[in-house]
Amino acid sequence: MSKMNIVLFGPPGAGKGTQSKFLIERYGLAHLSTGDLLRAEIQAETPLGKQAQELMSAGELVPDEVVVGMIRNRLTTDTDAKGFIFDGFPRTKAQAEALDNMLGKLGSAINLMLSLEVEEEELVKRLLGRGTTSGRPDDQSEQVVRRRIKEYEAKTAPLKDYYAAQGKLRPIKGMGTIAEITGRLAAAIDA
Ligand code: B4P
Repeated sequence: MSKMNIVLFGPPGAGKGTQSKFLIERYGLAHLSTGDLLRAEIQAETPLGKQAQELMSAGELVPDEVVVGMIRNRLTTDTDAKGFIFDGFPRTKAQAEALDNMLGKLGSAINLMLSLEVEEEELVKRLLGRGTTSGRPDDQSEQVVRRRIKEYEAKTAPLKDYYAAQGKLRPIKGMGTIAEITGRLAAAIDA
């Protein structure tokens, strides 16, 4: 059976991490979240974590070579997976090209990009809401949250064109209850 690789895409607070949990269970895919991998490095106080911490707290992206290196490690060790959900990766064109390259060497490819579409004011509300309990420094201030959304618009959103050109983009309405959105994502995958 060929592998199924999905990019779960969207602005900060769109529900990528939230929805990944349901999709990995339903489809038996391995979860690769660069945000989670970076937070683990920060927790472990590694040199990489120290470098990432400052950028993440300011709402900026960490350098491409850092996240590409982390993904490469996982792709070459999780070789038994039925496929992957990429959550929060790629975030730049360089990352998308590196991903195509790495998967190509493994005889694999991205099948679908599911893009969660959510209005900006709803994103701000969700992230500041999470900030009251998550302890995540990047969810605490409205200024940083809006900075993250700006970074997304400038550097990440253009990737929709990259995947659309390959016929892989599926925009998904990301407003509504968590269960409604899971239903829409599953329908797009099953199709
Ligand atoms: P990430 O960890 O990817 O975090 P995120 O964009 O904030 O989205 P997340 O998946 O966590 O939130 P979700 O929408 O599920 O990135 C953090 C930082 O790491 C980046 O800013 C960057 O600095 C760095 N980074 C990560 N990857 C990188 C890369 N590839 N390149 C460079 N830098 C990188 O949920 C948000 C909230 O909404 C939750 O509280 C949730 O409960 C709530 N929610 C979800 N769905 C909802 C719904 N339907 N209704 C109401 N609330 C909902």
